[in-house]
Amino acid sequence: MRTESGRIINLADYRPTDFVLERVDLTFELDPTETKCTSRMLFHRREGAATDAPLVLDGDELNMTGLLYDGMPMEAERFTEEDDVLTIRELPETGSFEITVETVINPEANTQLMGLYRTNGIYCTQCEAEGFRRITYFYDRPDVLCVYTVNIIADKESCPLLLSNGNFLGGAGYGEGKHFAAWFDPHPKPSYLFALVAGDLGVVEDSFTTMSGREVALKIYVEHGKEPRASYAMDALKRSMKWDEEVFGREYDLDIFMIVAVSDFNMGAMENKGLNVFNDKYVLADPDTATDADYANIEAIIAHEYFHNWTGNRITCRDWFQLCLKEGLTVYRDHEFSADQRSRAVKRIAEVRHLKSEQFPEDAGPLAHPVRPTKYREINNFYTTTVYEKGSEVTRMIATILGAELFKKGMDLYFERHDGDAATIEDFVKCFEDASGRDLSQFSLWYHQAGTPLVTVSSAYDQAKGVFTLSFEQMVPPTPGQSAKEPMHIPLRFGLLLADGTEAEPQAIEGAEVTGDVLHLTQRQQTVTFSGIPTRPVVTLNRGFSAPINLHFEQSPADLAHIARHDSDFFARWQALSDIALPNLVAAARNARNAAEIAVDPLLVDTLVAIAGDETLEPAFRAQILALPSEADVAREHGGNNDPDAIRTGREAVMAVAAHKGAELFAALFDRNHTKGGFTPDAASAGKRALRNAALGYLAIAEGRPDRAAKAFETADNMTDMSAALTVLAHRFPDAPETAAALEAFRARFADNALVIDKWFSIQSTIPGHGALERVRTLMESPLFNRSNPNRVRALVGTFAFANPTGFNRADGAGYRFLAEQILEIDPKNPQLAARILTSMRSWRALEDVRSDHALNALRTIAAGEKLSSDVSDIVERMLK
Ligand code: 0A1
Ligand code: ZN
Repeated sequence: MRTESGRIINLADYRPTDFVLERVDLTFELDPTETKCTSRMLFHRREGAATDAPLVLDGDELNMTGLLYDGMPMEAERFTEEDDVLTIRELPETGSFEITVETVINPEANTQLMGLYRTNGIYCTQCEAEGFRRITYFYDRPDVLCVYTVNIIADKESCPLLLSNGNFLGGAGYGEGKHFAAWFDPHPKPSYLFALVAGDLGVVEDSFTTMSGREVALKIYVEHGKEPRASYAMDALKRSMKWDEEVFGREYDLDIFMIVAVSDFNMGAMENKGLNVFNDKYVLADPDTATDADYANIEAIIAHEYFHNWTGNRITCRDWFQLCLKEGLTVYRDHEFSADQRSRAVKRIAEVRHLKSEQFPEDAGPLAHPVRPTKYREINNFYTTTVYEKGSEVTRMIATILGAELFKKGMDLYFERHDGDAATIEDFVKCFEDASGRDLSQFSLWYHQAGTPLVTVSSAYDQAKGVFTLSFEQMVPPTPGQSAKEPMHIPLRFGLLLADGTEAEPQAIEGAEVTGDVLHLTQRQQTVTFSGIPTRPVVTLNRGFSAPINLHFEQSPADLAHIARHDSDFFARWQALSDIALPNLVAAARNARNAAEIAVDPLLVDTLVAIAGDETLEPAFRAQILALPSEADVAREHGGNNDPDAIRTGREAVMAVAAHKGAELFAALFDRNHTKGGFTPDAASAGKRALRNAALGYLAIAEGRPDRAAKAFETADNMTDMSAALTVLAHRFPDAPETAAALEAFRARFADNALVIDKWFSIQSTIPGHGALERVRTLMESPLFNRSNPNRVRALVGTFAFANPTGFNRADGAGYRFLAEQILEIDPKNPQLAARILTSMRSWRALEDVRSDHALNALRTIAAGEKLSSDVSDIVERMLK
């Protein structure tokens, strides 16, 4: 394992390699504990490189058994193998030469799940970001692209299936019960996109005819017996392929596209060329075992990985600082895909909810970093919500600023200009500048300045002159390593609503550039006047969340309620309701902490109930309205000195008022939105279930009894309804006999389905209150708990730390001490998993003093751990800085 190295990689130090890698031929002789890998690489010295420059290749914990130069053993004095680096000297000034590296790998012992590992008898690789160097010495960096031939030799019986990237060349027997297969990938690629899979798996097959009429074979490999559960993933894949042709003009480029689902995987999925490897959580679904959220995730992640074929694979990143070039753009593309497949407004609300609950806290805490960072210690720790989700928002803003047509022109130019390249963010932005003629240099600060901008707004209306004025002030908060910030280019979609339900059309707007419905803020302070406004308008700002900012605008609850009921933009309606709710929830939390009485603005409850009952609105939208800002949202709004217990008490009080006020309506919604008779995962049916289950949540409060949820659990005919009912039972009535019975029935029914048992663990680990920790400890003793499966560890330990604010943040600090203990135990086996779970403490400084002291001690305990991985030490040190 790479232990703490402390070495910092700087963007400014980037330089190309001294040698050009022309091609590589890899041969794997697979064995559970002694896999032999032979890598033959053809190099030549790069023009302009020093004539005595050595060849320096990366490794990580390698066991090298042979090194050849043009087929002959390399003289010992010409190479050194030190600190995971292979250095070869005295190489020719001109002409090609061949280096062969032989290594022996132990896939069975690879618990980090990076490089070549074995999971449930399946050989599988994960090479992004720096896993290939755990297979062989290599130029393991994204700007070294070459063609790969891969030969795989393995036992025929246990590994009937031998897969790698590209197109299948052929295969045959190989004596002694073995066989081999050869693959060739004609598209030059960096090593992080290499993949190999071998084992015995079932397959679902289909095909897709591309826009130019080529037939592509589609194959999804899953464990035997699980084939029927891969049909939705296949459907999502075909829809993704079609959509990318129609919307981005992108056609698939190999004869075959394969997906393999494995149960031990550190992340969601991986876009290896032609051979995507997936966490099986994002492939397998059927109505009995998957929720609507699971279906939506599968659709999004299948699309995401497929879209990488162009944004990531055909055009890759020059270095890992450019990660957002592929990730931000690909998330933007998968968001647009899902919006087109489902309700655009509801999708946008869900995206923004996620952005605010995950990315905003990251941007406001010790782990904040720019979308395009300039330094890192451990690249694994930069697969963050800032790179992915904020990176996507930055791409969305380019589309907003340029408009659909010029954005498309810029994308087309990007594909044309950079196909086959390892590109940078500057290359990307330049394409939009060239396509539109617009200067995006100020806009580019979004890539370079960390922190969520705060925009403060005030308004004035002069009735006599018919002039409406908005005064803006923007501020980007200081973040680690960046104390002073420049003003940003912030595109705000807006509207001026009039009392009669129409929108004002100003005669003139001064003080800011306005294109269509987009107002461009570019200065620290800016005053914008709108003339020809007949009556006082209600301004709706940042429609569609056109910019990822915090907006402080003291609008009256009545104005917000007007927006919530009447805006043409449904995202803005949701945002307005949440803007009415948040101050109520923050005040309730304060009062709870001071043991004062909690009051709720009746307008909040009335608006909430009115929207929930408005049958002209989509059920999915009404469900989003009913899901009040979360405890984490309230903590963020509260801004510091947070007491999670008080936040929960306050929020519960507000919910109780809504629950009683709307009880009758909720009962009707619960009955009316029952999707009886055959589950279909489409967005409309999912929306009805979401509304019904939101109503059930309120009814449990209003009725104070578990009967309704218990009955809903017993009669549920799909996993969405079943897990929703079980959650209500467990979270609202943890000690009721009905809950114990339901949990046991659920466990017994699904004991052999790992993905459903993950839900069983998560539902219990998120039961609010101080007893959660003991429950989690007890669950860890369950025979169903499995420390070596990342999904299971995330389901129990991760969910507890990330999603149980009152359980985890116990005032006595026991939750933090537990986490420290777990991190130190997970780290030696799987550092990536440990580091990721540790980020659950990223907002520790915003806690009230008693808790933050305990959190600090727990972090110090982790930092003092022996032989910490570079992953964990990087995170813990940044958190302590
Ligand atoms: N590129 C993948 C994410 C990914 C990154 C690192 C991994 O290694 C453990 C795995 C996957 C994506 O964006 O889907
Ligand atoms: Zn990705």
